[in-house]
Amino acid sequence: MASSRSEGSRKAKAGDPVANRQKQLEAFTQGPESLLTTNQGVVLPDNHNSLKAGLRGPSLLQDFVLREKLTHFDHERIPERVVYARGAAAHGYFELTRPLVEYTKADFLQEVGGRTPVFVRFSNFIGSQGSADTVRDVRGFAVKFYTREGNYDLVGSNMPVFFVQDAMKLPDLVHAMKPEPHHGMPQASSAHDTFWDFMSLMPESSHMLMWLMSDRALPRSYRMMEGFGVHTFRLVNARGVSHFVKFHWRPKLGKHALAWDEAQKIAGKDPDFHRRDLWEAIERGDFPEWELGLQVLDEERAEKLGFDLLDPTKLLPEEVVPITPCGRLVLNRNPENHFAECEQVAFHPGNIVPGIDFSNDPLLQGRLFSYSDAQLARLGGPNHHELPINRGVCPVHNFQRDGRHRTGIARGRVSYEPNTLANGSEFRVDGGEQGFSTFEENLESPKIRRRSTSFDDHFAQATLFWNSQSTCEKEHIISAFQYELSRVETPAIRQRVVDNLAHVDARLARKVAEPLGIGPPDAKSAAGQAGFREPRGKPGIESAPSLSMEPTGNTIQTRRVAIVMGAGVELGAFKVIQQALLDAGAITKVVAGHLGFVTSSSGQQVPVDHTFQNMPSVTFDAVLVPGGAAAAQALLKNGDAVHFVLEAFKHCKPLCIIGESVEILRSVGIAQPDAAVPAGVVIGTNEPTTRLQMAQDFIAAIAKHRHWARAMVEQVPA
Ligand code: HDD
Repeated sequence: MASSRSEGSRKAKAGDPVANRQKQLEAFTQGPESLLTTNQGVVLPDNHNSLKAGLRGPSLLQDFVLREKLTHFDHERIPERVVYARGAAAHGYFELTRPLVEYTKADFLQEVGGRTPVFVRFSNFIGSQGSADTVRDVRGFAVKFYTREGNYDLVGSNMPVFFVQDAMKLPDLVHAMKPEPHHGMPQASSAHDTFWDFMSLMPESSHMLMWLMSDRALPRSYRMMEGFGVHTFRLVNARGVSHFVKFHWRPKLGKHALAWDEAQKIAGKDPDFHRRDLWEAIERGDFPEWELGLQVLDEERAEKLGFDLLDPTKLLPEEVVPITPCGRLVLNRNPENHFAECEQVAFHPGNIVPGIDFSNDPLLQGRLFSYSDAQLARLGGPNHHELPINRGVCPVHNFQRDGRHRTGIARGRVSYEPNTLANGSEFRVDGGEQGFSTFEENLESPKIRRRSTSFDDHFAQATLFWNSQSTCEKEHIISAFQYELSRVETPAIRQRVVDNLAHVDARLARKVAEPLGIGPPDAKSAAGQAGFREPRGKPGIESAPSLSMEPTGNTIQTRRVAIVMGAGVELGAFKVIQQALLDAGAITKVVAGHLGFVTSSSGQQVPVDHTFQNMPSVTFDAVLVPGGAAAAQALLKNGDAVHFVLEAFKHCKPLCIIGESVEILRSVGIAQPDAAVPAGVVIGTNEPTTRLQMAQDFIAAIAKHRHWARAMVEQVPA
């Protein structure tokens, strides 16, 4: 046994592990064949007609072809995940950039430049499989590392904290947030009574609610969101020394959000917005990339943080313990088949490898049970590790046997250990040094069903998060609370939420309460409720800039720029700007009133990519409107074109407007000749000497992503 394992390990080490993993999957991949067969391999004579007693007679029971086809079809669905049901995934690799020998003996974290194949699934927490991508929600960020020592799963999210502190409350949370059971509404939304009823009675959720109401819940793209391991884990080195660790994924393209109105509209116009964005980026060769960063600290330091690192409603600000970059995650291959890969992939926080271990975080501890149980229900049996997407790249051998859907054929008469029959002498199995050994933590305390008082502070980090947001981000949070609570029918629930919020920040609570038809926030009333705890910790800092999404980054790579064209367009300045955008890595698309071509002022035929109807402005990051008197007139007469430009303005997107086209903005009183140009809007002429400058200004505006502080947005009717 030991020898077969080391032989297997040697084999696995040979060659490129990422390519080897791909080959492993290819062995299971089927392409379309020219002849259709039954599942038994019998070639079908006809795939259109069932077997009948006479041309117009009834179908016959003996039609094994029809029976097989219908039976298989009837069983095509499996239960969707009870949470994180809607998701999209991709293959790629993790490459170590800094050796971590001093902290961990995990094989894949030793050698700089070493690559480990990965499969990453992004998902929405609450929506069902057919819901829209861009709803306000937590996003799952689950990474499966196929390491030479076994599969390691880091099953995290795009928010570094969670709603509840103990796994005991997970089912209640999910029941409260999912559609209400009597009428099954609303889908993929937290804006309803049961969610806020529960939240208002669980003040430990205060910090997570701040994240959920912030722009973090509306990512522009999976490629532009951070990921977090959430819990504190342990790294254990070869000497058995343990450190606490927090995992961070930081996107190379920066972290960016959608506007709320935009997110809602995209949900209707393109419900697959995020999965399409991921798929298309990989198909184009714009491989999404994240940096892995670690916060490592010893237990002594953890004791002095002023909060409990085992509490999953707390984060460890990087301003307190800096993040050390140590690797890169690159996604470079789309799945072949959504069901076989994205649906059948089975993540489990309990899948760990030597050198990594759990902490006693009570939420994590519950997860260690729940995931294998969930996979049993979802994938229908105990052999889901044999599905191609879940197979490890190292040998798997034990005496677990049989069960549904077993594919491996175990050789020999022995299915127990120890034994003497397997190879003629006594056969015992013990990985020794190379096996996984749990970190030996000293524990001496009574069994107890209670929460530690070190988990009592429910507000300090919610306040820290609030204090760390920019003015615009704060406005967005206020509006989000107002919107969500305005959908809550029971006034007492609205009141309890703002009473709790008064413990986060008095102004926030006051502003949220204003349009809700309830009384002013009453902090004392919240303090009288059952779940409320008095203590308030000291995070050690007043604000943490890393918690804000501003400043927003400096690249425009893969940003989608719409070029709005009408007949008679002048191409001079447009061509220079378009080339500059392409050189900087942006994607440009010509959008017009119809497909085909637009005729320019000089008679050139410009091919059109999309219409205003089929690719609305919400699917773009920026808009360029070339000049030309005739083109401007044509656009002004087209309501869809005017709406397209004004909507982009309203969503605070960068705009570059050339020549007479500025009249589109002026039609609603913006960008008047004597007024200041609104933030993120570049207005210029077709004059050759100014074209390059215009291009540079536009690129700088796109790099800022959105101009949230833009004035006059409210007056735009879009
Ligand atoms: Fe969970 C799936 C992330 C707490 C029980 N969880 C699931 C997925 C993600 C997370 C990303 C989808 C994985 C995939 O793409 O297949 N879960 C989290 C995070 C949590 C968390 C970041 C808090 C820090 N989860 C959590 C708790 C429990 C569960 C406390 C139960 C005690 N989670 C599950 C589950 C799921 C799941 C029921 C549903 C389907 C599945 O596992 O495969 O077992």
